[in-house]
Amino acid sequence: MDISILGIPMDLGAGRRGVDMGASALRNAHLASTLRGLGHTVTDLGDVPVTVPETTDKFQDQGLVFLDEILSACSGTYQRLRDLDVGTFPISLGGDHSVSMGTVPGAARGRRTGVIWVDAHADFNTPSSSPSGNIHGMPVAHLVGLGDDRLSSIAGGWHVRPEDIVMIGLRSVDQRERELVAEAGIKTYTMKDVDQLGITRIAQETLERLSHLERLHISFDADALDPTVCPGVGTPVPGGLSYREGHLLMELFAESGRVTSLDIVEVNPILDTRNKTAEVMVGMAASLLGQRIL
Ligand code: EXY
Ligand code: MN
Ligand code: MN
Ligand code: MN
Repeated sequence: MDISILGIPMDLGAGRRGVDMGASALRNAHLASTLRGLGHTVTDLGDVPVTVPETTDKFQDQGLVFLDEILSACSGTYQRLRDLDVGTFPISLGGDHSVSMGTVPGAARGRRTGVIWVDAHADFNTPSSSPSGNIHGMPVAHLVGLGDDRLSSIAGGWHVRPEDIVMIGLRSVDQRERELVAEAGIKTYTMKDVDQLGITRIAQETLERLSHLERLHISFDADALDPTVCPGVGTPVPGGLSYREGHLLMELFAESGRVTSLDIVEVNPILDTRNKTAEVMVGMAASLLGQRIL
């Protein structure tokens, strides 16, 4: 497979500094050489330009922190990915999760694409429901066309349909956000569901629910995994996916042969221990892209 890596070194959407270094940490954890070792052709496209927060005022526009800067980085991301050959598999490295407002439509390249959101959080706040104003809590709402018009039109009129989204690993959802997710009709698997059903059944049901789609995008927030597995995240929530649950999920999605793009986001090296979180996430990418034991 032809894989292209794109970095978006941005932490403007997060409440804590540091995930702007996530892309660099993932490269240092041998992402490209690991994937080459699996037989893939890997091209690193470098980084999308992102405003350095110290060069600007922390300006809130209608409850949205760093709106203009995030719009610019997400537009740059979108444009960079949408021009890739449709057979190329993009891996986007955050960066905070607001980057996905550019990566998802960019990776889709105009095609209808299912989105599997692996995260402790639903990231479905709108500017009016958000308790923080942090845009990394809002990307999915904007991908379906809700919220702020500027953020929901990064890819023009292209949106993800709510029925084409499945969320896995949820355990921290705000009260109003929960209502918005339910109103949109998005399929969710909380950690309670993971405990009760098991990750195998959840992977099977996810693939079945999205069986009308040939192209699937996985947006993998490192905080979906338990903080003991991935300590280097800005918004850790106890009770997350185990190391093996994460790998098994990726292995089962790999078997489907339908995954066409991946985001790895919210890796925060400042809060990490010897780059453990980036190393774990590179392992997850390897499982998704065909690493086998036997
Ligand atoms: N729901 C909270 C908010 O909107 O501020 C926290 C969001 C955290 C989002 C993270 C990284 O996935
Ligand atoms: Mn997230
Ligand atoms: Mn999260
Ligand atoms: Mn719209």
